[in-house]
Amino acid sequence: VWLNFQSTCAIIKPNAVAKGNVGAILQRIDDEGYQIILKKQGTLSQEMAAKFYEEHETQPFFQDLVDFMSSGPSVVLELQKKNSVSEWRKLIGPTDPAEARKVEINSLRALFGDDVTKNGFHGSATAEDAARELGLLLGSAGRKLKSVDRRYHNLE
Ligand code: DGI
Repeated sequence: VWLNFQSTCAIIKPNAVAKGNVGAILQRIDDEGYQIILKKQGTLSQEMAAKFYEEHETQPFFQDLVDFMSSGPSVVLELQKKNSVSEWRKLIGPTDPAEARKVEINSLRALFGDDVTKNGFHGSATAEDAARELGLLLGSAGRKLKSVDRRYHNLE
């Protein structure tokens, strides 16, 4: 039953959580046909945020990004849907919410993003990234990590 579906790692970032929008966002996720496989709310440590965004380590915005991501609770989600990796990124919109508002006013970053750092949402760029991110953020229980991995290897 999972085999035609793909998992992605989504994060409702601290600014969107702080504004009290989690209920509306989860409703939108449901309306858009995603199944929530795992959901965890909590504040990322600086170390975890840095590890999560390690590819951006040399960017000038890296420290701001890590500070923001560890500034308060996020909601980390494993979402499943057909082509969820690309579909979720389309639903959240471009990195910069100002740009997102030009492209699609109903995208999640257009609706709930504040600026390019506090942009409200994460979505994995590729299925390989999704597997790494889901393992890192939601894989603390071995059984869950195994089932995430198995679903990945059975894709398409
Ligand atoms: O995959 P995205 O989250 O859309 O974008 P990304 O992987 O290029 O960057 C990761 C996060 O880093 C992004 O969600 C917000 C932050 N970021 C990216 N580019 C910039 C940035 N923050 C600032 N302040 N300025 C940037 O140019």
